[in-house]
Amino acid sequence: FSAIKRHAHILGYPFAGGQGRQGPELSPGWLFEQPWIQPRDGLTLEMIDVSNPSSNITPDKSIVHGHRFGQKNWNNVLHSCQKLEEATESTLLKDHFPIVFGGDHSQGIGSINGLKNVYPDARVLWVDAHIDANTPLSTPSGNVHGCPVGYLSGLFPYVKKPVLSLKHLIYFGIRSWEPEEKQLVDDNQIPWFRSEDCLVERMDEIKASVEAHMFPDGVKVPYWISFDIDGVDYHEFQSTGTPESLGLTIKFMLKFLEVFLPESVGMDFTEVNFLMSQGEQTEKDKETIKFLLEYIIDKIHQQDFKYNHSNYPKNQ
Ligand code: EXY
Ligand code: MN
Ligand code: MN
Ligand code: MN
Repeated sequence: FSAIKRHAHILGYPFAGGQGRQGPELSPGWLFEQPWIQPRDGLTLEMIDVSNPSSNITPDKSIVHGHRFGQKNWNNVLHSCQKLEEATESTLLKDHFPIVFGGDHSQGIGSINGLKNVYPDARVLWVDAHIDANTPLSTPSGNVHGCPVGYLSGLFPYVKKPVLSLKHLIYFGIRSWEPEEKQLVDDNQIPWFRSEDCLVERMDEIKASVEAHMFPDGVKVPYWISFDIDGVDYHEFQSTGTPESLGLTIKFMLKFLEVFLPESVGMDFTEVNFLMSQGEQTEKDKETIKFLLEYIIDKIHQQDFKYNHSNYPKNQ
């Protein structure tokens, strides 16, 4: 007898080229060595190979026609994301639940493309301090981890087919953005929940308003949760590259995961960087990751799987 209803498959994505710091690339290796995450009934691990051809280095951002233009490492990001797309897609086709553990948030380009190959109309819940919707024109840093939503939703000049409609996206915890990104959120009326409104006591209200926006005709389709750990308040978690205060509480995140994981088919877990903290804080943050991942895996194991990918027209 087994109480496991659904299989969790962790895809380690040791890629940090979507930003400038060392550290995010080490997190999957750390995770895979932990005794509490070892493969067992209902849990498997897979490390994505993100080694790239060395000739595949692109220059930093440059000026084109008087505009800042370009992103750092673009070819490497796309090369590695292609592998992640394939791994995410094949995990979903087995009806397993992928937890894509990065790595920096440029991974969303790969994971959500893989998601959309299997569930073209899946909705995305983006938990982050940042909007992550920059483009080659608006990025101030050239770091692609600030751009995945821009790429996925077709805002890059050379993306012909967007995979993510801005109507199918909701933000939680955002509090840092470029003016172009905030304009995009406002113009497209993308709902966003401020940290101060993300209270456990308001979860029923939040869920109702998410559903009203995502499923106006009442027909539910699955979610993907793209969780950037910097969505959590800096005072509760410091091991991340672009920390921000005034963020979500861990207590809220647990409630959020309890409510939305049963309706989700997979998730990203990104931007963990233990080189950003010291001593006892690092140990505390490692305990937080353990606590969150064990909670997530437990919820997946209890999950009654509702969505059949073969119901989707593309897969028939
Ligand atoms: N908006 C800033 C940029 O694009 O450079 C900072 C982005 C940080 C992105 C982190 C992953 O969420
Ligand atoms: Mn992010
Ligand atoms: Mn594709
Ligand atoms: Mn972020």
